[in-house]
Amino acid sequence: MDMRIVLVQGDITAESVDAVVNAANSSLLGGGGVDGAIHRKGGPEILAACRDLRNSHYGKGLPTGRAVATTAGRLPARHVIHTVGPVWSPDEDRSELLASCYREALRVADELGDRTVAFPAVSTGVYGWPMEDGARIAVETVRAAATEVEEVRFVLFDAAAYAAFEAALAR
Ligand code: AR6
Repeated sequence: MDMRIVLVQGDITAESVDAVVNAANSSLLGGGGVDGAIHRKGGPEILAACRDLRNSHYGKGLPTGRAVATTAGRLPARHVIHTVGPVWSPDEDRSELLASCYREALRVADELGDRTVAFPAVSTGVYGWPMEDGARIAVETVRAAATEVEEVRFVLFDAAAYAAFEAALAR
């Protein structure tokens, strides 16, 4: 089935979807940006599930480019899929790691049977990735993904991010 790609400007924690993707860090124990908003609005159940993951599978943390799911707590979603984006580097090309975040999140969504997935612009905040390039990688990667996901919703915080994704989609 063809995947629909939808752009929304706003707060990702308000999206009613099967899965909300979190731009987490490898500790899985919370932070600022999208991560902070998801834990604040989703409540302590998400953090408890993240702690369990740390104690079971990810004692050393979730590696960059990987994804793992938890409950969505009080968010209007079934799951939160946590992924760890790469920190932007001016002297090393980490694009493949950023692409991997989108691919892995969709793979986890497929495992769970989630058909609608909301993504933030991973790595483009605290991690410093330039928005135009982050948007290009996001769009190219989900377009090329072999997945059962029917709708990918990119939820962009501000007008500049929205415009960058619009431009990437038009290419
Ligand atoms: N909804 C949608 N987009 C948002 C929201 C929101 N509620 N809040 C911020 N953004 P960031 P990163 C945008 O920093 O760069 C955390 O501390 C934001 O404008 O959330 O991957 C983690 O714990 C930006 O465009 O994630 C990690 O330590 C994009 O979402 C680190 O930040 C991503 O910004 C991860 O950094």
